[in-house]
Amino acid sequence: MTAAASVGARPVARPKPWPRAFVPLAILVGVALSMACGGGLMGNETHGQMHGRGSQAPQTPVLSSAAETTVEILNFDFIPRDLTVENGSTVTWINRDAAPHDATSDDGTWGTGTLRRDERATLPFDAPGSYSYLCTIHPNMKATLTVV
Ligand SMILES: [Cu+2]
Repeated sequence: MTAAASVGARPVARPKPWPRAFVPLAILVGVALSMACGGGLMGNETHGQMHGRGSQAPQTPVLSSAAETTVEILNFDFIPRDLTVENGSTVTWINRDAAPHDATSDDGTWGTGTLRRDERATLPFDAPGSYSYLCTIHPNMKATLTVV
């Protein structure tokens, strides 16, 4: 939000100014983005993507003792983002966004593959550990799964 607004507001401060004809357009875009941010003119999903959200909004860690636990992918975020499950249980990821997502461990040892809207994938976890994972399509979407 801040970066987009400052680019539009101070084009002359850039070391290499954009072509003259492009500056007014940039200002317009900057104003439009600012208005959208403040007025909620666009959906949360688009808004979140524009600002690279995914690991910013606070979330409460979840400890699940269920045999099957679900992680929802919504607004370019994993919910819960910090999940602990019991060894031998399964975790299901469901994509609630229009955009495709996946959940892939940082080390690449497991992953859901690409999930389109309302698609899901269930993975079994039988090795205790803490696994950082991300959406490889939107790498700023990060989360952690801990198996105990
Ligand atoms: Cu994604």
